[in-house]
Amino acid sequence: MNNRLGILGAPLTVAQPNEGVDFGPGSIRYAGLFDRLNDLGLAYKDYGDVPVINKRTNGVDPKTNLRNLDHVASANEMIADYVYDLKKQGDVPLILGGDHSIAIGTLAGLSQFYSNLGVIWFDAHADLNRGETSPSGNIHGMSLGVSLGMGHERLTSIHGQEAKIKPEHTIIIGARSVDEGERQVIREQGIRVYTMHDIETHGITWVMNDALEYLNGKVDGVHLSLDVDGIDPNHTPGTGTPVVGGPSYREAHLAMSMLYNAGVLTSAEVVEVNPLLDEGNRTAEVAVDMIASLYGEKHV
Ligand code: Z70
Ligand code: MN
Ligand code: MN
Ligand code: MN
Repeated sequence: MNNRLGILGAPLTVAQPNEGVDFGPGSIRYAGLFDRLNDLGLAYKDYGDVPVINKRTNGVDPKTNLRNLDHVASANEMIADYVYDLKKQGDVPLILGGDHSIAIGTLAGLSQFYSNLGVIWFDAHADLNRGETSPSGNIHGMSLGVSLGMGHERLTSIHGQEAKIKPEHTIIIGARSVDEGERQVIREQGIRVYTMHDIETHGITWVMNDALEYLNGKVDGVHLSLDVDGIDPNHTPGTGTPVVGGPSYREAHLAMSMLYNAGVLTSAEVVEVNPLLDEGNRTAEVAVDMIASLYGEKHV
């Protein structure tokens, strides 16, 4: 493996209700991503966008309680192939979403290179639903569950039947909107969750150190899945489901630089940036700040 970043857009939008997340990759590039990587002296290659097809069917399938399953499944099969190829080149994957269902493809593609991949899921939500528990039928609220092997076979079988990650290697940070069925999965599977309560009680420094210590020695890679709605919507208003009371810009920024300093990160994705819901391009700009911090940007 070299240190070159391999950047890949995954402009999928039909696993959630709002148009505009398909412009997420472009808005992040446009917000100055390459200038910042150049300033860091980082080598990168932009692989462009996965040619996903954003087709919506009419409503939720009453049998499965899933929306647009066919399109979400075939898009994620494609994403998994592209991520696999990028990783095969030896590049460090940085995937730009797209709604959060793209993590299904990302983790499927990555899983072939790891037997114990750690996942840090930075999100206001847990994304642990399946058709049976989902209040919405939106597959972006199911992607962590699918990667753990739970959910519709069309999704869990992408790049192999087996679960792509393990619950004991999975960490959620920033959760503050969790459904009852998801709570049950967290309890039953023993997934580690740092809530807003934990961040406020102990501070983000403690949370990140504790999270890193928890993974230390158990994993052969660490993937960051950064849903921008994990950050407080004061800073990231351009996203489909903002949830008040999230970590501040500074807390999220520090979390990213601590991941850089730990030197454990092997891949990352940034999802749910929706420029059509944004004030200017603020949310993509914050996303770029987070990415820069993740790859070592210092302010002095
Ligand atoms: C809810 C559901 C969700 C993102 C919303 C919301 C899930 N738990 N995820 N926005 N990024 O519908 O499953
Ligand atoms: Mn999410
Ligand atoms: Mn979310
Ligand atoms: Mn910064």
